[in-house]
Amino acid sequence: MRAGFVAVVGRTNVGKSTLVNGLVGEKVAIVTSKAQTTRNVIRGILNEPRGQMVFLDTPGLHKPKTRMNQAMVRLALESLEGVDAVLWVLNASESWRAEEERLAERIGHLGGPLVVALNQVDRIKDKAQLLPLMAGLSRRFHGAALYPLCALDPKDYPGLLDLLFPLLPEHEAIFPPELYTDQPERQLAAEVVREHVFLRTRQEVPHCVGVLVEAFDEPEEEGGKVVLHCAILVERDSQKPIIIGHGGQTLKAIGIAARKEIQQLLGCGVELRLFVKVRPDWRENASVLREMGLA
Ligand SMILES: Nc1nc2c(ncn2[C@@H]2O[C@H](COP(=O)(O)OP(=O)(O)O)[C@@H](O)[C@H]2O)c(=O)[nH]1
Ligand SMILES: [Mg+2]
Repeated sequence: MRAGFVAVVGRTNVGKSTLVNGLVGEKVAIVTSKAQTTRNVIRGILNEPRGQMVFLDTPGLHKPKTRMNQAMVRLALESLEGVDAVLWVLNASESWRAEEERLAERIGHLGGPLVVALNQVDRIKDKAQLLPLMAGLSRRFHGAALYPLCALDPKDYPGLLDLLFPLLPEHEAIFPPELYTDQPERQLAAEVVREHVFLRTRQEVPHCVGVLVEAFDEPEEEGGKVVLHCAILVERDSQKPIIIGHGGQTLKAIGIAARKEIQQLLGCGVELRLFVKVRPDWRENASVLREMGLA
């Protein structure tokens, strides 16, 4: 049996979380069409008869403008160290950018086993367009496996796993086999709330939204509800009404959708209370970031 860690890295919004969720077969990380959705390093655990593969889904590389974003990029780069293999996800339908170059240098420097997933090939009509990229990568990274795929298509997963499993050391399972993530339930719940805020608000809001769990009380009796209080942090007064919506409708919709999903996740009833709070500069605030696991 094999077991080990695979860091999943790449620029923001290329499909890392989509791929990890797909491979693990559970929603480990939230996915949206917006950049910089993933903020922490999230472990997604795949259990198979041939072994256990622990994926580290990482925040995407980007140019950090706040302390929070600096922490995100640092966590992503640190995840490259001490893993058994690196799975580098590229958006093959887009051109190579500064973030790719930075990552290429770092990966080349570390020199460990590498698989490059050339993602989003469904967006490329003429697959021959992939050839220059593949030729460049194989010149630069001798021995790296290159794998074109569409992260949304489960048919592509077995081939990728066949490349990754042999890179793991022979080892017993690291986590209990029934786990698919090691995120605490309160963090999973906060992420679900954040996802529904992202999905229901306009383009300019998401990046300054953070979710803090203020209470997570287990039911006292069998069949009772989890009482969950979440603060939705924004940075400016003007952002509050965007999240609350006309007559409170947006916040209500966020609450209904999030509660449904959290109930499913926890397997019990949930009483969810959401509060919108203005906290200027929370993305620069060390104690808030620490609570979110980002400092
Ligand atoms: N067409 C297409 N879209 C994809 C593919 N992989 C991911 N996406 C979409 O790209 C967006 C970003 O995905 P996400 O997994 O959050 O990217 P991350 O920032 O790298 O984790 C989402 O809207 C996904 O549905 C793919 O292979 N093909
Ligand atoms: Mg992500």
